[in-house]
Amino acid sequence: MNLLEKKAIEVLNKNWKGSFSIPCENLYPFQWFWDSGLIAIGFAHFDMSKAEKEIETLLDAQWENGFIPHIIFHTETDSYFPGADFHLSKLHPQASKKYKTTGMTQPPVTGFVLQEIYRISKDKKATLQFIEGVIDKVYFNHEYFYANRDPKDEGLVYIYHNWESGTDNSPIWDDIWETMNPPEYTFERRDTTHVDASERPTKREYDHYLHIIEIAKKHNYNDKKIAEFSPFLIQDPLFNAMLIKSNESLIELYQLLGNNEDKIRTLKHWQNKSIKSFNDKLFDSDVGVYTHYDLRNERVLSYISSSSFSPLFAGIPNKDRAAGIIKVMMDKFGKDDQYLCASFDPSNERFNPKKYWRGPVWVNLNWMLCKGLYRYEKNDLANRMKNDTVEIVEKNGFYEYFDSRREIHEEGKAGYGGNNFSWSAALLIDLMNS
Ligand code: 2M8
Repeated sequence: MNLLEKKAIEVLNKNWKGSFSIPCENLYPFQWFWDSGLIAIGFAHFDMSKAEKEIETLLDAQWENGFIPHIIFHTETDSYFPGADFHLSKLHPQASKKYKTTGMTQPPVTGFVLQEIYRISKDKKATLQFIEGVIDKVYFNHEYFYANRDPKDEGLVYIYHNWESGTDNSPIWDDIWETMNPPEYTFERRDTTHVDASERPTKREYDHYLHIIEIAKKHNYNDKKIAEFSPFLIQDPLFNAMLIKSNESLIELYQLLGNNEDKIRTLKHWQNKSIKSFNDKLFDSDVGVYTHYDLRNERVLSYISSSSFSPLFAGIPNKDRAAGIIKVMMDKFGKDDQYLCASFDPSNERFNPKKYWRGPVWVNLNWMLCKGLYRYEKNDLANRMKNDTVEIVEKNGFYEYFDSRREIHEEGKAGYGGNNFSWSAALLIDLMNS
């Protein structure tokens, strides 16, 4: 095992809190939904019991309606804003009674995470037994999505908050903020005491984030009301690609387990419908990639981001379409002076290579894109994606995100946000071993 991998294991072990992991010290002191899933993939390589426990704890916080919250507030620390007392998940009648959580979710990675854990496992029998014990909860989560987040029965689910997207301050959301005029809230941010403010969202952006939560709280986090009143209502290609990829994994895992014909049938029904609508509605021929759809204002948000390429991971485009998408990726994001893959279009005026989801490279997206490129047999490009990812971590450390401009990496100071970041460590381990 090389030194980098050893360091990655140290990061994960340090962020392990006994039954779950935090994304990183100080900045994110609780359990986050999609972080947890991706972290479990890293643990599966060297400590299967932690990988399993991570997922079990996450699923233990599932609500009675199948919903899985985006943050589980395991401790009382006030070093994060907004915390449990702001989110007030108990407003929803079916919220977890055991844990305080948020009332929003995150990209549904759990299905494909189970399959990744199975792929990595050296004791397939034991891992399949573990999967058998948790898989129905994941299925129930997908049922929740299709029943509650797809008001027009299209096979595409909506998100109602930018924090549900995982790509929190993407420039795409600027178009939504232009339709809103939230109050100027008074609050004490904690993130900017841990990380340079120039690398985080602005105060005015936070006003928008809080306002959407206030609207959801006013309606006790009722999905129907949220669909009616939230100013933010988006069909997000990354989020829907994660759901589709997870559907695919659940089908394959249920086939392995046997005796689950009804669930497989339902999953296949969702899957066919979702893939068709995804291709019909989210493919944006003006820019040649998948983009976001704004359901509230019935318009296409025609911006290219790393999310635009995530459908490759889920096998959504056919071969020709995939080739076109990959060409756009390389023309716009793959220039010689750039590391793959910026989170937002480097040729757009809103691009900022230092600021959070407005341009920097993220290891979790690179991991998905790398797998997507292999899936379409673009092995040279997949290898470049992998090598770029390993190189930026090697040069800078296990940061949360990285400058996409190669020149900035000369001095090893191109890592931003939190350091010793769990998913950067976890997915690096996986990339180096696959
Ligand atoms: C970031 O989001 C949180 C809110 O969920 C924050 O900024 O406070 C995002 O990068 C998100 O995708 C991630 O899951 C979370 C924890 O790593 O941090």
